[in-house]
Amino acid sequence: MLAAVLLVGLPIVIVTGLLSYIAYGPQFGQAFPGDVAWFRLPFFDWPTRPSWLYRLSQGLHVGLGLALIPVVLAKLWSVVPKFFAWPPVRSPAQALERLSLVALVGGLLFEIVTGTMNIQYDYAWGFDFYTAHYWGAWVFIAGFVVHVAIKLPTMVRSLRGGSLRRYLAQSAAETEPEPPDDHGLVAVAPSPPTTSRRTLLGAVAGGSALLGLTALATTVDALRPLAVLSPRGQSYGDGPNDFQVNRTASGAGIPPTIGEGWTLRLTGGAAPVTLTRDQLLAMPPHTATLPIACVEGWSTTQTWTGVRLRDLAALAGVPEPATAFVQSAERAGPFARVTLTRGQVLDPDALLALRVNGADLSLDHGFPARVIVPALPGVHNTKWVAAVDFRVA
Ligand SMILES: Nc1nc2c(c(=O)[nH]1)N[C@H]1C(S)=C(S)[C@@H](COP(=O)(O)O)O[C@H]1N2
Ligand SMILES: [Mo]
Repeated sequence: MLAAVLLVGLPIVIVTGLLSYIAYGPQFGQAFPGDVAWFRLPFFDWPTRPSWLYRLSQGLHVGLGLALIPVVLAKLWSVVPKFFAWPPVRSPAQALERLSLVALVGGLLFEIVTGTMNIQYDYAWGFDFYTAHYWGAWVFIAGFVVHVAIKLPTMVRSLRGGSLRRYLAQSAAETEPEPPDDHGLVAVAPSPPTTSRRTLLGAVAGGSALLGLTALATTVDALRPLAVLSPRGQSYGDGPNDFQVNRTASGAGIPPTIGEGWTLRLTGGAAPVTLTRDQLLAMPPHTATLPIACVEGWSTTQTWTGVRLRDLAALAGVPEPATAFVQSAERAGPFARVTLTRGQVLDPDALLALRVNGADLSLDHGFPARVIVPALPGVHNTKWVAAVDFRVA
C-alpha cells in the first residue's frame, strides 16, 4: 500500500525535479550544477506556455516531495528488520540488491534532508545545494529503478491479495501479525499490537495531508496563514505590492535611491539606447497577469504592467534576437545576469514590468523595473534591471 503510493508519487517528484533543471537553461550554463558531463539531460528551450507551467511543475516537486515524507518514513519503519539482516550478504545477487537499497534509502533521505533545508534557507552544510541535490537525485533514481524492478511483483501480489480491506476493518485488539514469509520482513515473535494498521495508515495520511496543505498555502493566497513552514510566509510588501519578497533590496545591496538618475541601457544593435523610466512609461504599455514561481515551491500570481521585451528589442535595433542577457543593478552573485531564450523575449506577455496591480513596483519587488516572463522560473525574473543586451546568435 505504502509502496504503491510511492511508486506513483516519487516518479512525479523525480520528473518535475529534472524538468526544473532544464527550465533553468543548461544550454546557457545557468543551471546548477553547470558541468554534469554525461549526465546531461536532453534539454530543450523551456516554453512560455502555459504560463503556469513552472508554477505547477515546481509546486508539485516541492509540495508532493514534502507530502510524501510521512509515507517514506512509514515505509522505512515497515522494513526495519531488513536493515539488521544477518549475515549482511549471502550471494552476489543479494549483495547487488542490498547495494541498490543503500542507494535508494541513502539517496532518498539525502534528497529529503537537503531539499527541506533548502526551502528553509538553512544552509548548514559545506557544499553547494544544487550540486548535492542533483547528484543525490541520480543516486536515488538508480536505486529506485533497481528496487522497483525487483519488488514490483511482490507489491502487485500483496495489493491483489485483498487483505487491505480486511486489515482496515480491524481494531488494535483484533490486529493479527503477518503470516511468516521468506523475505525476512516479518517479525519472528511479534509483541502484542499497540495500534491497528488502520490507525497507522490514518496517521501517515493525516501527516501527509498536513504537509501538503502547508505547501499548497505557499501558492494559494487564500490559504496564506497556513504556510507555516515557509520562510516566505513571513515576508510581504504593502498594498498592491503585498506578495512574497524573495530577497529584499537591502538584502541585495540595492540603495533606496536607485530610482534617482536610473536609466535602462539597451545594447546589441548599431548603437546603444538609453531610456529613463519616464520614457519607458511613455511607450505603449502592456498588462498581463502572470505568476512568479520560485524554485522553492512558492508562487504568486499578480497583474503586471510595463513594456514588452520584444518592443525593447525592436527599439534596440534587434527585432529578431536569438537570446537576451539581462543585467541587474545587483552586480554580483547568481542573480546579477540572466540569459533568456528567443521565445522568452518574443512572447507577447514577456515584460519589463514597471508597475504591479496598478501601483509602481516597490523597491523590494524590483523598482525601477523588473523582468516578468510567462512560465519562467522565478529566479530569472530579474529585479532592479540595469541593462538588456539583445544577441542575434
Ligand atoms: N536582482 C535580483 N533579481 C531577483 C532575485 C534577486 O535576489 N536579485 N530573486 C529572484 C528569485 S529567486 C525570485 S523567486 C523572484 C522573486 O521576486 P519577488 O521577490 O518580487 O517575489 O525574483 C528573482 N529576481
Ligand atoms: Mo526564487
